[in-house]
Amino acid sequence: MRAPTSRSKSASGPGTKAAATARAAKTTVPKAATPEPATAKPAPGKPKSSKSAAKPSVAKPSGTKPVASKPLKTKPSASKPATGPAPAAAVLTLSSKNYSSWSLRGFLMCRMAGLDFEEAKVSADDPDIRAELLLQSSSFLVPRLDHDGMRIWDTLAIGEYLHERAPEAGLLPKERAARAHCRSICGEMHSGFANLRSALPMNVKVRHPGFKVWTGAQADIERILTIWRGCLKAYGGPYLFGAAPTMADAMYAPVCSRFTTYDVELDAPTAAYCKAILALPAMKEWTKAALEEPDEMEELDVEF
Ligand SMILES: N[C@@H](CCC(=O)N[C@@H](CS)C(=O)NCC(=O)O)C(=O)O
Repeated sequence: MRAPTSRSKSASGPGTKAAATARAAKTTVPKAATPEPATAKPAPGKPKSSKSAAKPSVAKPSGTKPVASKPLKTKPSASKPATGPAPAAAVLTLSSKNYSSWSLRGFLMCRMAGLDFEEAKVSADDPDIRAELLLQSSSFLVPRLDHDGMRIWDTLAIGEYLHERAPEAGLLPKERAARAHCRSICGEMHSGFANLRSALPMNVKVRHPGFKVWTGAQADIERILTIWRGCLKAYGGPYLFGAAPTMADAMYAPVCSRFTTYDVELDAPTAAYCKAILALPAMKEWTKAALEEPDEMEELDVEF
């Protein structure tokens, strides 16, 4: 069954169906496929053909290697050397780099803040790991930051903590009105856009050309694009609050990834914004790791 068109009135509950439909149709492309497709659309407003909608694909880097999916007690990332410098004072606990949009936000914020941190990865598909996560994080959720004997969970709290610790890093804009604006749109992302999150779950590896977006999710998309256009106009881009990325860009970065995955039509300024976000070194680092994750954690496909 195909997802309804954007004209459908149904705004509640269709997201998982749409995502499931899209998943059912996806195919794998050769391993040499580029991980970073263009986001700009040549003909805004033009209906997408059902022909193109039937050709989703999976983007993978060459040399993708399987990683054990079971032994995931919280552990430092595999790249940690056995010997060498003293361990970092900060540990960021996160989950899948392909599916976990909140983990991505926390990761980008830590990178923007210049924090020296190690990653601890948990796999939310394993009941033992979920139980362990419950012990470690009051909210049961990731990302979580352990730093200087403190434990901070919830992405906005992590961002605010990082800003307090290093305001010069610019996670929040210097000027008060811009700072208030930034906090407002971060809050809007944090508490809203449920239809978008449900209908277009983050999935870095997959491409769904011509994806049909449900009405409720389309309203979320339009609100997000309005936010972006307003910021880009007011602060001059290329990031939401001007020349350097802020917490707001970290909050909306998974949306850029989703817009790429689901082939969302963008105008020139918003396409350029997505391109700028996807080109951030930290975003490229994340994307590369996501593409190297084990394939197909089906139960996570619609949850993030
Ligand atoms: N409001 C939380 C949301 C975090 C969240 O939903 N994290 C997801 C991963 S993207 C999670 O930990 N899910 C755990 C689970 O489903 O068991 C935040 O801002 O950090």
